[in-house]
Amino acid sequence: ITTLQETLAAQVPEKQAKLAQLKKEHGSHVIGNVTIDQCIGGARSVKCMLWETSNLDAEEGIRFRGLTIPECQAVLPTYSGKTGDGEPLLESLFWLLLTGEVPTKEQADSLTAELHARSTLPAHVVPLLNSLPKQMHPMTQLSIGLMAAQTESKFSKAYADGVPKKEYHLHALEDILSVVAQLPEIAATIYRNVYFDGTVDKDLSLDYSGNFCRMLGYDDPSFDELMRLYLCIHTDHEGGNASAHATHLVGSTLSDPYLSYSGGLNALAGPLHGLANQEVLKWIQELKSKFDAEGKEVNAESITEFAWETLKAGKVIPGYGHAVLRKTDPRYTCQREFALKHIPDDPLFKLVDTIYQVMPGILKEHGKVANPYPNVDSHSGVLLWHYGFTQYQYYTVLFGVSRAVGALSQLYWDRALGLPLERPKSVTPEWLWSQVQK
Ligand code: CMX
Repeated sequence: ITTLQETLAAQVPEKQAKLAQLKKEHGSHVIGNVTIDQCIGGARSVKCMLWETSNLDAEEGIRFRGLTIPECQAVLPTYSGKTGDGEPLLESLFWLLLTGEVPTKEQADSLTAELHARSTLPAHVVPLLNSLPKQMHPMTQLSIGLMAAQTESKFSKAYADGVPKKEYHLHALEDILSVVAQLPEIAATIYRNVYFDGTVDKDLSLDYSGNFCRMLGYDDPSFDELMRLYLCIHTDHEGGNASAHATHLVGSTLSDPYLSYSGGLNALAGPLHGLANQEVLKWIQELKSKFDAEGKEVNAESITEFAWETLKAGKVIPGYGHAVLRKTDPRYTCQREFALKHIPDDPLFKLVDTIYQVMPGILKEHGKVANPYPNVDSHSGVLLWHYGFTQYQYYTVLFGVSRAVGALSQLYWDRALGLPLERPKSVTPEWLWSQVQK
């Protein structure tokens, strides 16, 4: 079989040449302009970043290397080996994101073996994690754990040894594969430490997601399937989201992939981004306990009442809205389909579904929100909860394990294409005023 490294090596020269041609022949071509609104407003829609691995359409949602989520589910290798039978292997999506090609089952399996072989943590990482206070947020612990594993970075060693620029991507790939390989044990150690007795049991006969489930302490094959779906859909969401952008930005200084992705994790830990998945479960639990205490039924009417209370208190409805999307997130839809297939009678799923019926209308009436529809975080928690994974403070860590695959696949291409230090221009308010008073 053609290995991942061989597949990439064959692509790099042509990609480099094409980009050089684009720059040389069309470098001064204008692709947009920037308004004062965009300058003040978080650079929404400003086109100023190159991203290979995925693209987000406001109406349609994400495409991974041109494929929608249902298309990925139809063509990527699964655990059983029968395409379309179950959720794609995370390894097969990782291959797709890195290379733009759909791997064979053998190729996906070879990546599983490579990741397992790289999964051993440096000896100091677990003792360090064990020493952290249990009340420290799991995302803080994840970032610390990954930073601690940076001692093994091949990229930073190669840079210190003075390797030429054209070889950076080879050393970056070493680290990228190792970061993805090592994150599950760091994440599982945190979970087992914070909520259980700290023991982590591996099963390297399984795929990446299955082994991760065993390390977390779950052995239901249906939960393995959920984990495959979960890890696949959270990988990548084009380049502008905070975790991917932070990884790309930090990496542009030639910080190695461990340091770069720790930056991404710290961005993911914010409530307007990845932390929203824990906030959704917290919101639902608060809603339930309020109406249980009042002896009221949780239904469309009481959900509406609670939603207005949240909005009138000046808070956001977690799991709704998006900076780019203007329709229901297909990552929401595929999780809903998973629930309809595997857990249709789950009471919490029914509640999430009722929220979905009423919330867009409430947010439209509220009148501020550009997108009144649910995003990925609105559904993920309820699925985990069904399988007994109720520690919602931890949920963003799962997102963090997954996002590494997308953000770091792009980081490989950042180095292979020789993308420069990122350094946009900031302007002062006085300068903005001078532009309109001319
Ligand atoms: N509930 C209440 N108000 C909301 C809202 C929501 N779910 N979504 C947006 N708004 C508000 C904004 O706070 C903003 O108010 P101000 O003008 O007072 O500042 C206004 O509506 C306009 O915002 P927008 O253009 O619709 O949205 P943004 O691009 O600024 O922000 C996002 C996008 C995701 C941060 C926002 O929708 C939000 O806070 N959602 C809730 C948190 C969430 O689910 N985040 C997860 C996103 C997916 C992910 O990254 O994981």
